Amino acid sequence: MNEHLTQLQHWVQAENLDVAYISNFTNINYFTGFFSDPEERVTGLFVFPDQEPLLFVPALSIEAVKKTGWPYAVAGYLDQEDPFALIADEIKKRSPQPLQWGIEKDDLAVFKFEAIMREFPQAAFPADASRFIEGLQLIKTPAEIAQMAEAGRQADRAFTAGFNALKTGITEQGVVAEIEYAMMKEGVMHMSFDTIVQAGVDAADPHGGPEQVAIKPGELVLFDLGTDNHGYMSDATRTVAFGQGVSEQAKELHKVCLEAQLAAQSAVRPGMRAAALDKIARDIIDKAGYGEYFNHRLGHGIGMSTHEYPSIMAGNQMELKPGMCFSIEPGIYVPGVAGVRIEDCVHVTETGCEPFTHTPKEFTVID
Ligand SMILES: [Mn+2]
Repeated sequence: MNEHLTQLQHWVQAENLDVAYISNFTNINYFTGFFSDPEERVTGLFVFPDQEPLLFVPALSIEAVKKTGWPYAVAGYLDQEDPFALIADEIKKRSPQPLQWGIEKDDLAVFKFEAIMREFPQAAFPADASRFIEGLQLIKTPAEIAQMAEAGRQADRAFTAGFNALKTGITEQGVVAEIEYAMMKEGVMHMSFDTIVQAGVDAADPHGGPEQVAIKPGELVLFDLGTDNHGYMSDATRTVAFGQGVSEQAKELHKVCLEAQLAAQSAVRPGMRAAALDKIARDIIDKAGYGEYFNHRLGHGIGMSTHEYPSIMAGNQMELKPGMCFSIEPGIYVPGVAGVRIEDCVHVTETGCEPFTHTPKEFTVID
């Protein structure tokens, strides 16, 4: 059994459960190496205290499961069959009367929950696997960090493609297309989220998206992007100048944001609290007079999803530990002027942290 699956089985034993039902497809990938977004179909990993686990999938996915090298049982169902009747049969072969269930309370859809209650009317649901899994995912193994480092190298190449695409007349959406085309040609079939390219005042709206408007010389251009490398994500942001003529105020925003980002990144230490790290960046931006324009947390955890734990924000007293992975991404968004964000995701080491992305962060003019 792989390390994560063994830890899950130990949890099932420690919680005195008869079975745990893992329903979230990203978490199924984490435990099994099999990734599929089943959409409306049903996929589940069932873990028992003293039996081998069972992966239950749509019949059309069975071959894909076998290709991953999954060494345990896999069962499937056809679209016209009732998946939960089949799941119940499979479970009863392994645990005749499962009473104590662990489920992912953040994920399990009501219709699936009702189906389990229909098949197992005596079932109780004392344990929340969501909380256990999010704790497990806080610390990445060296193998996971290696996958994330590769995702980071892909992101660095994506920035290069984006910077090379900047030319007179190209739109924000045109640059996005060039970045994603370059990535697909090198075999990266999924970005970790929709690529963001925002120029000039558009970048002052961190929730806006790329538009079909031409990027003008003298504008700052914000690139926020990442790739999905075998289920492990990268996420990074750079803000560069397109051509000459960037205003002094926009340059000032970049200078302050960079100072905050570098200070926080070099301050990371095991044992430090997440809130203290947020404060290091925020104090610099506050002191420069832009505090009100830094309107989000400093960072979020990253792994098989782009938003997990730890959250780097005021009030979070969690201690940073080696193997934790998160973003450090201060931003300053002045409406009507410009928006700047600079982001690297890092992993905490014994002595500090290492970034996954290495594209230069200094103020850069792309002519
Ligand atoms: Mn991010």
